[in-house]
Amino acid sequence: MAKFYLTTPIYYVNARPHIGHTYTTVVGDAIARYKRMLGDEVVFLTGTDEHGQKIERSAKAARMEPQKFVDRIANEYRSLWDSLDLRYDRFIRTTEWRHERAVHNLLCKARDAGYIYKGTYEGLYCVSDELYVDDPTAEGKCPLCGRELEKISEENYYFKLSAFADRLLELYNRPGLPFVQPESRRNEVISFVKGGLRDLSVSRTSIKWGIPWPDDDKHVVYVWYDALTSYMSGVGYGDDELQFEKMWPADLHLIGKEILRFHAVYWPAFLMAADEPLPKRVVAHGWWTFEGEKMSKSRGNIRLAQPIANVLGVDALRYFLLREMVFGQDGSFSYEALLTRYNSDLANGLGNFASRTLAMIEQYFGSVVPTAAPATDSSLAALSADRQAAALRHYEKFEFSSALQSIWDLIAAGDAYLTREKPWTLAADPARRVDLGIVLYNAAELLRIVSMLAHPVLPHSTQKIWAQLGQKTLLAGERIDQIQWGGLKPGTQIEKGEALFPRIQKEDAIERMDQMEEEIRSEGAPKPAAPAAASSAAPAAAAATAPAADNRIGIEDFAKVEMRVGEVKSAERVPNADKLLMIMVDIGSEVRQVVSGIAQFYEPEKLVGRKVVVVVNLAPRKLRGVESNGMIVAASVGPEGKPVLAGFLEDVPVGTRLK
Ligand code: ME8
Repeated sequence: MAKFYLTTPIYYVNARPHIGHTYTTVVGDAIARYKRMLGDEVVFLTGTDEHGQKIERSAKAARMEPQKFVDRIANEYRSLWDSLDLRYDRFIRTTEWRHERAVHNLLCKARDAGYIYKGTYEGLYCVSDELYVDDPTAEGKCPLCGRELEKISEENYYFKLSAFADRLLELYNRPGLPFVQPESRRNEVISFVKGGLRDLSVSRTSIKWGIPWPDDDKHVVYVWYDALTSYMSGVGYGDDELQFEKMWPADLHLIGKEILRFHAVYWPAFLMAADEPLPKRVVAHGWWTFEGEKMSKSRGNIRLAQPIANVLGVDALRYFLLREMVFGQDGSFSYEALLTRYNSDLANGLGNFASRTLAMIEQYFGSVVPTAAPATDSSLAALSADRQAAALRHYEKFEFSSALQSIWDLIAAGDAYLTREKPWTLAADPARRVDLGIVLYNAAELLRIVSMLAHPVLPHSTQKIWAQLGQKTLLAGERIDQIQWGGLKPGTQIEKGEALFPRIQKEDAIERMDQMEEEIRSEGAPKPAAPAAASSAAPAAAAATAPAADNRIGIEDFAKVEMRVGEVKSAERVPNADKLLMIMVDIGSEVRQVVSGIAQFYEPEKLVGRKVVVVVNLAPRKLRGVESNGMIVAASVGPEGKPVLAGFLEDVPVGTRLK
């Protein structure tokens, strides 16, 4: 049995996970499921990157002890992956003691081999990317993220990166499996190394939140040296040698393209210095963009995975992420595209083909798979073999979008077959019963094969189809590379279940997802003490519960929320959004546009002239394409969170601040 060890990046815990992080983890999960269906022994690692200045600052901003802060966000990552059924085998946190030991091990081996020395760094540093920038063309801005650089001067330990240029170039140019993929990224790395490598500072004295340097605790280990080592500590390096020997080197590091240099240049050099085996390959994917920019927590333009999973199901989320993004390129995220895919490919495509096939077997053959004898449709069998081979070729190269296209070709062929053969007409003629059986057998067999092929991407719905087709095994245990036409046994009892992907009304789904996003955000990370307020999109159920004692805030936190008395000047419904009103509200200094989720409970025209309480210092955000510059405060009443607007018994001048 071949082993296959793959990793995602370990994610920073300075903010909660978004669609970008979910994407990489979904890709990893799908590859792991695919490899398991080939019979490989798979270990899939993910985890969290918990040290460094960025985290230290985030914890400080949240007024929390760093360890408590990182515990909380690491937990969020873990529970999100669990709730999405993303089946990692190892979850490594860089604050675990076994990880610290592994970092010391690797570092000491490099030091003992003479690749680490002491020196002074004076220059610019990007806190966000934890990167020294000595590029004279940088003009004070980080070349990776564009943020302002900070000037620092530190005595540090240096890693002799410059000693590895030749060996690295050899690695990129080795014959056979390329170390870096796709090709465009490999070229990028080659030209970076050819441009000249400078030694790299691998310790910091300016921060405390990190792994202490072995034998010199004035320094902590550079966060990237620390983080990259998690790929080894996660499988037992310096702790469980037996396990480590079995799993290392990693077969695949899956990353986003912005962290290519760390993985394809620094990491192999760190390993060469310590004389450890190198990972087999690094594969970089593109970015999800949202409204034209990279989706990222620092830009604040993120979308979350949970609302999609809650409204459309986990499989729909996976399908969209893997079908819509051409692996390696950037992809543009929108709810609109998500729902178009859902309705066309899942509801009308797979869902409909499954339900009509199963319904006809139920209706015409009493839920028993008919026999295909004396003939099967050889053209369908041939097409199936051809598309199977194509899907596997694409899976091998992680080209999920193309693999799914090949599988969906089979669904389209099945639909066309039913339309052409018209089993409903055959059923009306008792003399054609054998033909009817053949047609429905072929359709069901095609469905069985589709469910096997699509399993790595749609694990839950394909398992349901599998069971509906009367299969008693777990689909995950089947061999995806050994599918044979004719595997479905005539006489098998099928069971038509409920629709797998019910058609969904676009506007309604978007509204529900928007509302959930808003609710999750207002729960806060780090958790703000919620005033009993409705969110600007909809009443937040969570706001109805009193904050727990350990979530109490000081008056200075409360003072950060600027609430003022406003008067509604006009209100109208947001088109295609049942719950949203666009309200122009006079707050004394100006008239503000606020979008509020109260449309089901307040008639817009009756609001005009009403005094309301407005949170005026919220960052602007768009709801269904309409900008909202604040939030109207309401109580959230009852289990459905009915909003009741806050108001005053006495008359209060517009613009007055609430304290
Ligand atoms: O970089 N589109 O952590 P991180 C696609 N801790 N993928 C995205 C994405 C987007 N818009 N945004 C994030 C770190 N990702 C380091 C890694 S590894 C030893 C240390 C995904 O929390 C993508 O995989 O910033 C990217 O590389 C990763 O999240 C960055 O996560």
